[in-house]
Amino acid sequence: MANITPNQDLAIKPNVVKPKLPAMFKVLLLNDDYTPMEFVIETIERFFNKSREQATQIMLKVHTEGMGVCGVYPQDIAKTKMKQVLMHAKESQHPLQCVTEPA
Ligand code: TYC
Repeated sequence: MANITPNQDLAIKPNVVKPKLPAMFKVLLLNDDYTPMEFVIETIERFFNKSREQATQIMLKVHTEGMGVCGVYPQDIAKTKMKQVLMHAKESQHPLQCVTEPA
């Protein structure tokens, strides 16, 4: 006798396209005692496309709270921005630190 039990594995699935959103990462700046505030503001403006006012607010948050988010991006873009900031700081001989973490 043939097995006529409905078989889930053989069920025809509707061909629905469900695009996955990329994993998002925060890019954070860390405070230190030596990097000039003006350098931090210019760095945020340049690499995170922020206005002078936005960049100043982020810098002050990092300065008072120890760290702050400059932006949230897909992982590869977040890592690239972090590396750009670190290279820019190193070239200017400032100890500014930048990290990424899952959003
Ligand atoms: N704390 C620094 C100072 O007083 C300024 C600063 C802000 C440094 C943010 C790093 O990510 C930073 N000059």
